[in-house]
Amino acid sequence: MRAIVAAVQRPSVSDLEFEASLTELRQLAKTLGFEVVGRFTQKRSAFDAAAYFGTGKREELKEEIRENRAEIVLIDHEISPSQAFNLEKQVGGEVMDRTMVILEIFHRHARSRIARAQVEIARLGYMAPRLREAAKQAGPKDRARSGTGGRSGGESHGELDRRKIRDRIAELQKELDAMGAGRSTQRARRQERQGLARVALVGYTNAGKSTLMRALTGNEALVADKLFATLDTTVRALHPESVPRVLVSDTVGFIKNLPHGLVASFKSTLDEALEASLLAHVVDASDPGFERQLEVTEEVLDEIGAKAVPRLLVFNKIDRGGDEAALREKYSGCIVMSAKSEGDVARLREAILTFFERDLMEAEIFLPWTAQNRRGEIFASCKVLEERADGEGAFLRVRGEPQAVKRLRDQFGRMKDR
Ligand SMILES: Nc1nc2c(ncn2[C@@H]2O[C@H](COP(=O)(O)OP(=O)(O)OP(=O)(O)O)[C@@H](O)[C@H]2O)c(=O)[nH]1
Ligand SMILES: [Mg+2]
Repeated sequence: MRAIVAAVQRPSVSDLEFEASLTELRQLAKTLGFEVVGRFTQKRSAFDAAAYFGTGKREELKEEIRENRAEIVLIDHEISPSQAFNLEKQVGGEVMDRTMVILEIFHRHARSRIARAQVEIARLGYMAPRLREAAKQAGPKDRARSGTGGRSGGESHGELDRRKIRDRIAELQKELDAMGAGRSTQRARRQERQGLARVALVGYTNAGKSTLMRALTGNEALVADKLFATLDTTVRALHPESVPRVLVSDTVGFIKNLPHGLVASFKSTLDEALEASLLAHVVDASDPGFERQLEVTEEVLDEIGAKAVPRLLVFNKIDRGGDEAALREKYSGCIVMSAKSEGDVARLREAILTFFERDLMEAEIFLPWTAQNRRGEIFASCKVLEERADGEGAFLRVRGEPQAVKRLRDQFGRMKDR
């Protein structure tokens, strides 16, 4: 599919920001498999209320489409259903706005049932007002057609489609609720993890989170030079294993102007990650727009209630570009690295471990001989430093995350703190 990326630049938007956004739209288009054959921009004090571009510009765009044999125009903003409709009518090509592009990518990449249902709800929510617009534009003709179509109660196509959408959303919501019920097992699993040290890799899409996940855990996370390659959260242990044992989760990437309907699905995907005690915020240092990406990520993290979780700022892809000295100066305590360097990955690993070791706690736990079958639980959540025994059972001196140690203490009564 041959596409043209197009946008109106308002006075409040700097050239740098405008270009970065258009480049990102190109990247999004590429992810959808489009071939970008042109770009089309206009400086304007505001978007045209009727059709986004001004009257004269629409003529130019029509010409541009014809010359480039483009089939679709991608608009770098979310536009209203009527703007899209009018623009389409006048330029003679399909029009897709930024929101639709992102929704489409999420739709294609969603794998788990939960992710698929959530994305479909978001898409339907986006489609509904657009169908309403189409029905309005089709007007009486639509009504007449439906009158002979044997449809009940003289409903128009539009009304019928809208009702179908409402029903479908309700159905999906029910499915989601049912899946939520099946989550009690998940919750139990989470509780097991509660005492464990957990770090979540978060950051703008394409920053290199999955690559780092793979490097840190030796597992095959899906890595691709695509936007939103990862849509579900995966959790793996740091490999080789460490004390404390650290779980790493890879998460969905962030993006500016995340479609509203996706925020909910986004949040639930991230929920598990947000239980982490440390967020490794991965930033592509080689991207000229990295500062904006960093801000967007922080904004979304705030929005979904992760403001208070400690951060480790990780500037990645330094092998491709970026000013290491400037980054260190500006962001104290940050890590500057390349996922391609084993030494750098080892340093990241150390930084993560240092965070978790900082507040490890020691305690002695008493395990009666009658409860020896529960030894595994202790060994799984803490490091056992020392063991001695008497007639009644074993005394284990352990070191681990405070939460884990406290939990063990609650479960295995008699113990002495140091
Ligand atoms: N040169 C270079 N490329 C890197 C580095 N880290 C990751 N990449 C590449 O960047 C691209 C994106 O990497 P991913 O790990 O898929 O990025 P992500 O953050 O998981 O992206 P999403 O899942 O889409 O949010 C891939 O082509 C990686 O090979 C790095 O340190 N240096
Ligand atoms: Mg990824």
